[in-house]
Amino acid sequence: MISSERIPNNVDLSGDKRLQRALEHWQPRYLEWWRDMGPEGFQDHHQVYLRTAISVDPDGWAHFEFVKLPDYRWGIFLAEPVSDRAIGFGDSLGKPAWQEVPGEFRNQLRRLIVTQGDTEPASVEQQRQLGAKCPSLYDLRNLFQVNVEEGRHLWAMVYLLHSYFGRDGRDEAEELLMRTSGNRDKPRILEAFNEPVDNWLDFFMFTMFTDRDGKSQLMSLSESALDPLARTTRFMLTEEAHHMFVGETGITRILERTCQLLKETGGLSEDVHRVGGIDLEMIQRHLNFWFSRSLDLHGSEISSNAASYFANGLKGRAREDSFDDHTVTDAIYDMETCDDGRLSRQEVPMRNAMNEVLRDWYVGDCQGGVQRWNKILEQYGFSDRLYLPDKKFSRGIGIFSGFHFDPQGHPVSAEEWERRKGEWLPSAADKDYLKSIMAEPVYEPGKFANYIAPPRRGINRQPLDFEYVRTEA
Ligand code: BYC
Ligand code: FE
Ligand code: FE
Repeated sequence: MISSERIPNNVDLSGDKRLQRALEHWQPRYLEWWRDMGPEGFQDHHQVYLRTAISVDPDGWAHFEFVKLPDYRWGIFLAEPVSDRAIGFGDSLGKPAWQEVPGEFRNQLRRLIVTQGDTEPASVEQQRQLGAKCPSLYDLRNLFQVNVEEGRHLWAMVYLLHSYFGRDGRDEAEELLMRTSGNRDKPRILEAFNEPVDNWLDFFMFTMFTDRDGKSQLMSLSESALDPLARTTRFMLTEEAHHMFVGETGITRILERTCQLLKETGGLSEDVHRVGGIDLEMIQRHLNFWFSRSLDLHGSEISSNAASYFANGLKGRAREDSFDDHTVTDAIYDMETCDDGRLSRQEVPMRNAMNEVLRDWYVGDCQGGVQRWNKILEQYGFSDRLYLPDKKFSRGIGIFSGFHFDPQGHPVSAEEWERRKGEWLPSAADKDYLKSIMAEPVYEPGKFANYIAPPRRGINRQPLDFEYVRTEA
């Protein structure tokens, strides 16, 4: 059962009174942030059927119960240690992993941890108004499950800041609660986390593509020489899988419903709209937007920061052990680049291309998901397919930002971009339409909004008409 400690943990918090006091001091501020910036309208009178991590073994994080959101037990969990773990890449390859932060890498590590930590509460802020537009109680519960786990991910990073970075770390932990998604004066650090997540199509695309950046970044941090960072991110990845499940199956269900409506109405987008569905072009535009924003999250193609993170053993490649060469001193990345808008190729030292290496891995992982979506279209006998836009399309970070490309990756002029961007990216009309079909939330157990099919099965073997979120009398 849930441990009686105020902050559930497997890091022997009660054995370190100073740390425990510091975290217990931060906890009320966190809760204040959660009340102000967490799910709107669902703080006081609702109980949610949630999974709470109470330990790291498979049984331990499959503990389900009804909780009021502010009473959720956000805990601190590290994956089990690997004995005699050695550094797996970079200039210190083979040396023992660090249990403490080396002075010379303190700033870089703090910065990585703060950047990671900043995204977690940001996503909760972005999603805070979705409850009032939900397509079902099943989906509402999944939204809140994602939200509380992102809150826990913030705890994971704050634990590291408090444990290993002294006064600076405590200051950063406070700052993490002061920046706000989309705020003009104090925005979140990375761009995608300042974009509004207005509706459930955005939400599913966000959890599919932006949470998947969480996966690729956490995979690369789980290779880190800093062992507590490696272990905490390893455990976070088990939760990340659920977030991507929510996104992928959410879109699958929308596609399924769209296909049904296309069959019933004669097969045109206008017909799908007439009956309140979401047409394929609109789905593709939202895919284009969240995929390209999430590509940006991997940083610049050519980055001395990335080279230095790799050399110092701070941040590796996803599945570092699947590579043969772990020092990567001579390898070259043959990169597509852009000279004043003209495409060319450039040989880049591989270490400086590490952001691109991780981005390539990410694109491959996304591709798998899109192929699974296309199976639905195939099953219904449609020849239309969803696709990932080219890496150069609509970029705000890196060598292609400032130039325009169509989704196939062909350069286009600024005029053509202006004229056609409404075909490629969500438009104001899309937003209005989605708002109109989501205006009435569906809170009746077992009922689903018209634009989305029911899921295959319920949560934790509960039936589909289970009351996943219940209102207190
Ligand atoms: N927006 O060498 P560069 C997740 C800055 S998602 C704004 O290109 P570098 C989650 C950069 O900071 C995973 N600024 O990049 C998902 C630098 O600034 P300075 C989050 C950006 O340093 C869903 C400058 O541009 N985790 O967990 O290699 C829900 C040039 O830097 C952006 C991490 O990101 C951007 N997109 O940084 C909840 C892992 N990109 O030095 C959660 C930690 C770059 O000029 N972070 N800049 O001031 C990192 O590993 C790295 O900082 C980056 C790339 C991957 C972000
Ligand atoms: Fe997260
Ligand atoms: Fe996530």
